[in-house]
Amino acid sequence: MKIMNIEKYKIEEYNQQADAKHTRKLEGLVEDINNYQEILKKLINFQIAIPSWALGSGGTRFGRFPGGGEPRSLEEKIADVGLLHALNRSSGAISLHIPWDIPENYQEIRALAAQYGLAFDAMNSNTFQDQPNQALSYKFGSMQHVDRVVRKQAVDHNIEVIKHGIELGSKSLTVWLSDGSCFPGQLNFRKAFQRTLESLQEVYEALPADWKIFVEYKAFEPNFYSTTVGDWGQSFLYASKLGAQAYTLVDLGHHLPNANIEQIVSLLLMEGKLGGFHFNDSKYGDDDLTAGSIKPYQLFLIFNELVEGMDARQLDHTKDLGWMIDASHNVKDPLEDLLQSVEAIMIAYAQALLVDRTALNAAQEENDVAKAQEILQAAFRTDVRPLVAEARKRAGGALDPIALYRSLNVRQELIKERGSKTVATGL
Ligand code: LRH
Ligand code: MN
Repeated sequence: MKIMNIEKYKIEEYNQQADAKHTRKLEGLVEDINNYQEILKKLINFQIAIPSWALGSGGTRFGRFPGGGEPRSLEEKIADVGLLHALNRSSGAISLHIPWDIPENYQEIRALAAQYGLAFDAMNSNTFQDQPNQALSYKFGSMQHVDRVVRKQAVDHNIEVIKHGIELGSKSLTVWLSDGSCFPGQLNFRKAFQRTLESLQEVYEALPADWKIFVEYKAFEPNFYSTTVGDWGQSFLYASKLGAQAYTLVDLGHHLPNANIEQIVSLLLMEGKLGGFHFNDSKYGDDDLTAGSIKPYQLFLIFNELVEGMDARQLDHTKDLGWMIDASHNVKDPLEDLLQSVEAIMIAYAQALLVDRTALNAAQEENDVAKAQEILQAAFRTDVRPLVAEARKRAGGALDPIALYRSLNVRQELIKERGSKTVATGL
């Protein structure tokens, strides 16, 4: 798997030929940013977890068009994330999905991840599909199911996922339940909620003391009338009733059209119940598109609320919230798509760090609406790409990860090594 290693000298060599142009742009940008060294430190320390289930080509019920060279094993998935991290030094963790990524040998998997400088972020359980050797079906739900034996099967699976995570050094479990109903009358909402809460409580009791559980909500799909963890209010209710180690998880694609996600983020953070994110973008439903590719202003506004709210609670930007991508790649090279998502997230974070909070606060307290917008958009309209690139360079990454990825023909090398028809486990 040598090809996976992008040697440091190749990155330095590439950066040298791009450095003059980069330095010129950076100097132009930072002459008006007096705290840019502090911002650079924050950008260098900010790590985004890559989903193990998004390293192959995604698809829909209408079709899937594999791009070739996809990882055939957990080891090759870790190597692919290692490659991303070598290029941008901001992808220092992988988030596993069970049973798609069951580690056969924990020591080997930990050692391989460490070789690439990767940690194991949140573990993800799966009670939205029936596995070949599964006794009872989740067709009518898992933790909400009318049959307590099915609920127990779902609880046992989540406890098993925690066990895998403990062996790998993960510190959190994300539970996304597809449970719900497709037709009025199909479900008793109150019983579904209580059965789900009881089941989550059994999982909660199995959590090690230093672990978190993230309750991920979603408005619809695969159920199209009701979802038992359907919005931030329901997730907040579960997390509040479960206890201090339970939090909500905000997947940007899981909202009804025109939801004000930045306001939801602000309030969940205020209540100390915001656990983390699944970053992606969407125009219609849970489209799982590249972060910042459709609504970059919304992504900036979300980070604006995050910086304001985290600083208000003296939270550590790098470790107090779960930063994860959850995307699916139907038409792009999965690795290029993930590099673009990380870049968009780093840009939104850098712009949010540029916001003059004292001036914004003053404008808000004076109801100077136009001034408040001017202050926000001054940050959003600042091209911070040289700052994000400088953070990458100082961390040993490439000034332009995608350009280097292409100039090294990585995808062709992967296809040569793995074949053009390989299919990665996942969505
Ligand atoms: C559900 C979801 C969830 C994952 C799955 C892969 O839409 O966002 O986070 O388990 O995608
Ligand atoms: Mn998600």
